[in-house]
Amino acid sequence: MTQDTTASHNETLTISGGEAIARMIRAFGGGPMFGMGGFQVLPLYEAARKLEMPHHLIHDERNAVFVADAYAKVSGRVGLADATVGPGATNMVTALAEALHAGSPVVCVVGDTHRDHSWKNMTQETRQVDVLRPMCKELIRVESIRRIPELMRRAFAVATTGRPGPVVVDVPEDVMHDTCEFTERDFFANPAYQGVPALRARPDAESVRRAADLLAQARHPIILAGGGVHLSGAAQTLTDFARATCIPVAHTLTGKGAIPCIDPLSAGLFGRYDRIANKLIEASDLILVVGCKLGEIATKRYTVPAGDKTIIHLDIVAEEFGRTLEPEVMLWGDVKLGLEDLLAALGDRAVELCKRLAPSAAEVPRLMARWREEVSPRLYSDEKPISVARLITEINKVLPEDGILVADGGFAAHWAGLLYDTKQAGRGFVPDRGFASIGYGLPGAIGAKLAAPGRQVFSLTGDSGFCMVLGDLETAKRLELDFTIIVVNNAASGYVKALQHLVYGEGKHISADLNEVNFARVAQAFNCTGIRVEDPAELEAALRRALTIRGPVVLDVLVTRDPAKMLPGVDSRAAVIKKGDRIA
Ligand SMILES: Cc1ncc(C[n+]2csc(CCOP(=O)(O)OP(=O)(O)O)c2C)c(N)n1
Ligand SMILES: [Mg+2]
Repeated sequence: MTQDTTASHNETLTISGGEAIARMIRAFGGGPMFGMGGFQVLPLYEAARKLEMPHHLIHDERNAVFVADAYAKVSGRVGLADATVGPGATNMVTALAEALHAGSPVVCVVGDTHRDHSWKNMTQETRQVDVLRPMCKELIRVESIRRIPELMRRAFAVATTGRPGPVVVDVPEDVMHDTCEFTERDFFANPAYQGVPALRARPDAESVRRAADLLAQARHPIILAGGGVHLSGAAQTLTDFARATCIPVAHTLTGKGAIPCIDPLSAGLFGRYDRIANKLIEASDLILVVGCKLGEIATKRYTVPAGDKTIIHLDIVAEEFGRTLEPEVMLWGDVKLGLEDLLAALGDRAVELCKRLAPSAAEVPRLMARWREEVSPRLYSDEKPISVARLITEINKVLPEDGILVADGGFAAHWAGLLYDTKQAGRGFVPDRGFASIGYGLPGAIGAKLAAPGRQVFSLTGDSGFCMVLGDLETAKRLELDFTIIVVNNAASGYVKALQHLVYGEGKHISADLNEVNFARVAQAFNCTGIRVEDPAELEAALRRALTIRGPVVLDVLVTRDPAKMLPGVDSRAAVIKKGDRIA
């Protein structure tokens, strides 16, 4: 147990509900909190000031939760956010959905109306618990100030166990502002619940044995890795498993980094957009699905893998088994322990398996090289406006091995998911694919940088997504955070424009074009560094320069305005997408 140690253990503390919450957050070793105040939550703010806890104003509560989500994704620790009653609370909804679907451990403290006056048209009152409840893993309503330590412990426990997720602690004004006598002893915390995975469980031994038997006999197995690999902190274990067995690995957008993209066994992204992975999946006879929900994008709208494959599914969330594909073996448990057990159960057979698979495994880097060769005109394109493929090629060159690339919900995530290469195992790519909202790029960069101050952070965002949130450039500057926002500036809501173009015909778009904006000048107005790049030949130098600049940098990159070229991918598949197909 960890305990707050500012006073002797028996000393009576007469403190506000807000301070009790702050002391519990401190007992859990809570990281930075972001929020926008209001009367209801003032005692929490006063406690943060008094206790010298890191708390920062943000311009939108959605962004506060996005910051918390990215912080949690990168550090594995619980992300924290707060909001005041009503609009503050409802602003959180979109980002809570991201954390819920991505399984990010987040705790949000939300102020609510005074219980002596509620339901009498109090200012900003709405049925916020009904709005927030489906958007979080659990909503805890605090009805008793005395129970704050207990309920905060529950919030951290729920956020970090099973499938992690966001917990909302809804605190009425009177509970927040009232005072109560506590002692130091009340503020204890179980350190297991500071981050994920809080607890690990092994899949049952009989299922592991059956899975190992199937793997030992497989002719063309493949591993499909999802974001659950990162939540389990299992990327190195999965990489070791793949190398020991010579089984290639394909990944989802969130699962990127489950094995380094540059590893010879990496088959890259699978699903809606891929390089070689879908073909390997088609040719496989056994699929080991690891920490992956097999959602729409990953399965190319439930067509990949085809229904005739033998599936072993390893996941901490039992209810995902069979949702999309019926597994032959269900391995219910922690990814890291499950893979370790599977390798142990294979025993010497792993060596034989690897020997047998080695020739086909050697095909993977050859296929990758051939793909790269075929698409190199796009990867190294000199065209102006700049091709997004070229932009990602330059990012691949410049971002250091342990760098982090955040990607916003527009086309940026798909382009980078497809073409960005992580160099080491682990979460080096942070897209918001839980809910795929646009507007994640900037708050995501703030959260990622705070989680990993020693790592370089680039964040790709669309111009429309950036316009949604750019007020928080002020926040990033106030915090003097070193990161670079790369605006993929196509003067359009590109996804919408490209779809309209595909479905209704050339030029038939509406409400998809944006005015030309010079985001470098916007950045300068926020006292941030702004750099505009129009020539692909200048990209590499600009990216390298950005890495050396203190404080936030906005790199405004003018990319293609041609809707046919906006579609993620480096071949002509845009043309094969048919009317009625959804592409993201
Ligand atoms: C909040 C929200 N509204 C709408 C969408 C649907 N949507 C997906 S991508 C996109 C276009 C975003 O434009 P931009 O950020 O400029 O990225 P681009 O597609 O142009 O690269 C839209 C509107 C969404 N994902 N999130
Ligand atoms: Mg755009």
